[in-house]
Amino acid sequence: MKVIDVIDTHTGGEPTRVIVAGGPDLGPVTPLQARQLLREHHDWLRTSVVLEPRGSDVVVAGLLLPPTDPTCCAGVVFMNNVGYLNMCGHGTIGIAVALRRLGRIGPGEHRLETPVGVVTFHYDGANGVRLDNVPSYRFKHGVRVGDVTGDIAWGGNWFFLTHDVPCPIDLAHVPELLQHSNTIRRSLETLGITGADGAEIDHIELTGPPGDPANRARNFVLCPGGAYDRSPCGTGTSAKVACLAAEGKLAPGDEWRQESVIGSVFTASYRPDGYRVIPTITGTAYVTAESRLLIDPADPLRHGIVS
Ligand code: PYC
Repeated sequence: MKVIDVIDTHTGGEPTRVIVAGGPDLGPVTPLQARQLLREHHDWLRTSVVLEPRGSDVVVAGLLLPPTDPTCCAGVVFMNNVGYLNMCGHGTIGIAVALRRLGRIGPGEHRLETPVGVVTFHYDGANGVRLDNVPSYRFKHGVRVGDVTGDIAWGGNWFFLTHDVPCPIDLAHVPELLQHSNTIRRSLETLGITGADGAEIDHIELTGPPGDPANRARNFVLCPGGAYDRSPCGTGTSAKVACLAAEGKLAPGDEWRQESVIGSVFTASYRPDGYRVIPTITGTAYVTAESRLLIDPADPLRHGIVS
C-alpha cells in the first residue's frame, strides 16, 4: 500500500491539497526541474491526488519540496486536473497555513520557491496571508475574440480578461458563465491568439460589478481544466491589477478589493517594477483536513479516473 499524507485547505472557497509526504524522491531539484520530472515520470502522483475518486476537478494540489534556495522555507509545484500550473495565488495562501499547521513557519515574512520564481509572503500567524506575486504585466490591450474584446495579461499564469459578459456573475449563472468563457478559450486557440512566446492562454477572467459595494469588481475565472475558481484567483487578480495599472485606473499602493463569483474577497495593490508591476494579494485560508491517502496496488482506479 502506498501512503500519501496531505493537508487540505481552502482559500476563499477554492481548495488546495498540500502533499506533505509520500511523493516520489526527486532529489535536490528546483520546482521547475521537479515539475518536468513529475510530468515525464511521476504523473501518477497528480492523477491519484487530484482526480476522482479521491479529488475532483476543482482541486489544486501543491507538492511541498525542500527548498534549493536556503532563504526559502519550501518549494512547491502546483498541479490540477489536467496538468501543472506555473504559479497559484490561492494555493500559496493555502500552502502558508499548511506550513504553519506542520510547525514549519511562524508569523512573519517567508519566501517560497515556485516554477516561475521566488515569491514572498507575510503570514499573520492565524489565517491571513499577504503575498507578493511574481512580476505581472499587460501583454496586449483591446484584443477582439469573436464577439468580445479584452486584454491579455500575465499574473503568474496567462489570462484573457474581458468585461463583455452576457449575464450577471453569480452562482445562479455558472452554466452560462462556463459556456461563455469556454467559447472564448476555444476561439483564442482557433485564432492562434497567445501570450508572449506563443504561450497558451489557459485562464479566462470575466469581470463585472461587485455584489458588495465595499468591493471594486467581481470575477469569474475559468481554470485550465474546465473548473471555475471559487476564490478571486490570485494570479487572475494579479493580471487584473497589471491591466488597471497599464490603463492608469489604479495608482501604486491603492487598494483593489476583488470579489469572486461566490463573494469571497482578495485585497490587491501593486508597486511598479519597470514595465511590469509586483502585485500584492491578501487573502485567508483555513485547514479543512489532514488525511492519509492510500494507493492500493489491487485497486484498478488507484491512480484516479484518467480520461
Ligand atoms: O489563485 O492563482 C490562483 C489560481 C490559479 C488557478 C486556480 N487558482
